[in-house]
Amino acid sequence: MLMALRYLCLVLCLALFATEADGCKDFVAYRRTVTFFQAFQQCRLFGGYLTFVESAEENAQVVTAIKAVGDFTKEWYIGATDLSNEGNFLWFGVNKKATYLNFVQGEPNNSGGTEHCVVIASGKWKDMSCDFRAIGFVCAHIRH
Ligand SMILES: [Ca+2]
Repeated sequence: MLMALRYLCLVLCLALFATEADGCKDFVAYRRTVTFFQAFQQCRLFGGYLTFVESAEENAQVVTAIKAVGDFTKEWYIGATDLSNEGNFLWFGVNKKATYLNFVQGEPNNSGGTEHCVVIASGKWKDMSCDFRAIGFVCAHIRH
């Protein structure tokens, strides 16, 4: 039975996430007022990563996860930052270059030269100060 379930999961992983080398991602939103690095640390404590978002489909799944616990029009942290290299965003939790980007028009604007961490609000991204206290954050839990 267990083997059958594992096989089913594997088949689903292959079928639905054929291009996702890291396995199946589950997106879970947590409603807690935190800074970027607090959010990063909390996701690690929960066994996941501050989420990385690599397609429009995943972005939609992140929005769905947020809607399940709170107001999706407010700012929620996702895992991108350009703290180490201005203008080049990195998925901090998994140390991967961000290739898919979904910033709202006019962002990222690095307002005041101090905005290096990314939030999602109403499905679109903005750069904010990493000390900004977001309403919550989204973790990605990887199933292999
Ligand atoms: Ca900004």
